[in-house]
Amino acid sequence: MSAFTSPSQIRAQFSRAMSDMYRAEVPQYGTLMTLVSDVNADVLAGIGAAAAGAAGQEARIEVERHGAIRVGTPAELATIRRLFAVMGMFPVGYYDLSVAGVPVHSTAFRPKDVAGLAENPFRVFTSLLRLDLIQDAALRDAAAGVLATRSIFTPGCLALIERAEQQGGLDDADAAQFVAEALETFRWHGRATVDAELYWKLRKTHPLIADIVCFPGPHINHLTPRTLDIDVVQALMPERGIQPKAVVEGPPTRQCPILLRQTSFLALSEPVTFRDGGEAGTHTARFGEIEQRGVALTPKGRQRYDALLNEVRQIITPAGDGSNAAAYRQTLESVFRAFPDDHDQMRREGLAYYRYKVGNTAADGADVEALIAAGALVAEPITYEDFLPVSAAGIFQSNLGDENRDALEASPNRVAFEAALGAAVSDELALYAAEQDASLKAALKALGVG
Ligand code: OOG
Ligand code: NI
Repeated sequence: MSAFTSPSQIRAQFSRAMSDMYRAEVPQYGTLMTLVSDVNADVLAGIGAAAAGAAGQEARIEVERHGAIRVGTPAELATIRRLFAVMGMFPVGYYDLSVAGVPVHSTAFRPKDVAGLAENPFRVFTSLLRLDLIQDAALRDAAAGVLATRSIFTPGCLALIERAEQQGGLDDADAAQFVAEALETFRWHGRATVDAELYWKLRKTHPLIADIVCFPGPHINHLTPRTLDIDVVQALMPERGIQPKAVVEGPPTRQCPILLRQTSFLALSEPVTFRDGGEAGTHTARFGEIEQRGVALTPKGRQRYDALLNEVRQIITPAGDGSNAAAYRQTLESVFRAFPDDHDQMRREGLAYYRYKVGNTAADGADVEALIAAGALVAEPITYEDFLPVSAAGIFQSNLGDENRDALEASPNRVAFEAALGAAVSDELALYAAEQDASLKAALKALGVG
């Protein structure tokens, strides 16, 4: 019997290889990694890992990152699902971006279980183009025609996916080869597969459509390191020659971070050549992003978050040029005062998910609140591992430039997405709830009261 490399090991190798490739292609990503690493070290040295909250104690912080790709066809999405499965990454969550005028819908491929996330939390936000949202029939057919002729996987990669599926895993040599072959799918190619005329037609319809259709593959468009203090990184970026977007997406600065805060910057305007040898142009595909993660919210907490964010956006919409950034930040902070900023309160009100552990004192009775008050039971915030559609839309938009584009009808279609994927996407909230429940059960049992 041959020993297989664990999917988590393959994922860690792939994540490192991807980061090395992206650093070589986009030098500002290297600058950003250094900045994030400096700030994280400062936070930990300044206030200590304990004070940095749950995030400060996660050993994974230094290797943590997410990336994003956009594929063109159902067949590409289905094969991407099989590719990620080899590295223990599975589709979690459904995100409809048409609500924000972006003609894609998406999922995140990530490890689903606690052990896998701790071993290596790498995840990839993956979007599928919705040609059905292009109104011009001739253009839609032209785009479909281009996509039908490309093959975004190397033959070696396809063969190794099949081998992994048949054997139930890959040995060390195959795993290394798989990482190298899979990397090719995510590489940037400056040679468009179409002529300049079609490129410009698609780009005028929506820059994202041009980005997805006109190149040989779904180049990785950003890699995002995780920071312990996004406000500090945002403030220091200009000093290192990076111009961030005007506002941080997501919740405001808090004592007890919730969900996810993100900010990005335009990285590169890349030279491209066209198939007909027409005049070379530039294409903006790749950018940089940072994220800070907080506690995962329950459906009740999430509803409250969505309602408050909605309230903010009715008062003020952040302008792309940053002219109202300070006012936006103030409004965000004042509206969100209605969301408790205390872990005990969030837990008691059922707003967020917690992982239960046995504390230092013996149990007296089985009442959970009493056990926590006595220190027999400890509740730790469960980190939010997923994404936020409104934030994702803000990230998409800020990196598309100000070119005009057609408005879109909001039209979520999870059924079509899952049919393309060839599998159902997991419900992220069910995963957090299951972890919370299992940890409580185990802790009560260990205390002899369960
Ligand atoms: C993905 C944007 C979404 C995030 O962090 O919310 C995303 C894209 O531009 O393809 O990565
Ligand atoms: Ni991102």
